[in-house]
Amino acid sequence: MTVANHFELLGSNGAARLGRLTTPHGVVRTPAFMPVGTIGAMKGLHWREVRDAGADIVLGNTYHLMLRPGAERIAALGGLQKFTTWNGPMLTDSGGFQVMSLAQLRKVTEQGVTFRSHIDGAKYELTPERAVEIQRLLNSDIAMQLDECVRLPAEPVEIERAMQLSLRWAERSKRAFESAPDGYMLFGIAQGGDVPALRHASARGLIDIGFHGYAIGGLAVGEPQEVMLAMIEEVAPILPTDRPRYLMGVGTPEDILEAVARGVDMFDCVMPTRNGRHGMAFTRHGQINIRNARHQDDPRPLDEESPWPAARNYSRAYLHHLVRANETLGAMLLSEINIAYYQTLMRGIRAAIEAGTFEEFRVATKEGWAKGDI
Ligand code: PRF
Repeated sequence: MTVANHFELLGSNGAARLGRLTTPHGVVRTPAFMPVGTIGAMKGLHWREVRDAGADIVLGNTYHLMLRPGAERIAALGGLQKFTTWNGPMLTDSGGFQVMSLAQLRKVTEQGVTFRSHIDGAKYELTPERAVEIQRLLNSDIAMQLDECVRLPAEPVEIERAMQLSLRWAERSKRAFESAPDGYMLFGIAQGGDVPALRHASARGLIDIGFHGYAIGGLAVGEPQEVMLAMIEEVAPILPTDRPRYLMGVGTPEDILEAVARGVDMFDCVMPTRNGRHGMAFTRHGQINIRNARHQDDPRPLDEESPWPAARNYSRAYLHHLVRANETLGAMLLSEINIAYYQTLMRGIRAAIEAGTFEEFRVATKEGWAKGDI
């Protein structure tokens, strides 16, 4: 069966692509970075700030939301967009990956995964069908199939087992999604670890089933960056050019730049907010650890040329003080500064692809990071 297409490829520059993804809750300009609002909140930020920073779409998590406050409750309250007031495009991850990293007593079978909640120990089952049902209840614009992600390094037989299981779950997810209204999307997730032949088989299997978009999962899970980039180079050329490609859980600004250069359109990562809470700032000059004593007398802002006011207006000395004193405001300011930096990077990437100068942009941006804090 053919799957409706909501992605428009507007242009390309080398392998880098410029696109437009239309969801029931609005348009997403790609390449896009999705800030992670795991539990229905962007840690440290107001939704208004997420929007003002330039994010078109945010990510939520099936695993966390099914445990608390519960998918049926969110559905009764009008869906995740209304519940949170975000009201824009939302993608939800399917839960398998979070079960593997957070839940207790987890067990994977052909049927799905059973586990106990990390909050109260209650027992749950997540099947491909239930993962789709929950994401429909949440009113997610883009649902992800349930998959099994293997951490690296791992034995090829183990990687193959999880990849084949994920393919069978992909088929069941697709069937479960067939009754979703027009405009809502389901993405398949390619697995296959660091084995090129398994990556090819996974991508081809997903394309045969047919999805609105294709994610590359199972990367940034312990392998070196060059292996991650090599796997993207194996998978991206196989994927249909008229569908969005999403690299899950990635990454640093450099990972994103390099993945865009290899044809990836969408990203998500907790790094800007999580690192922000730990005193790390992402800037044009690279990462700055504001906890470091050398900032305590520095009246300069993090980046006087940033389009984001907080990066221009607060001194490094004040940010240093807030973080050292464990003030909530320190975590909030660094989180918003980092989200804004990621969105500024994505804006720059899109403008460069449109202008046909992506390679120059890539080199200049990396030079800025390498120059370090000045
Ligand atoms: N699968 C799912 N979510 C994910 C991943 C995956 O492989 C990753 C791996 N980087 C992050 N989030 N469903």
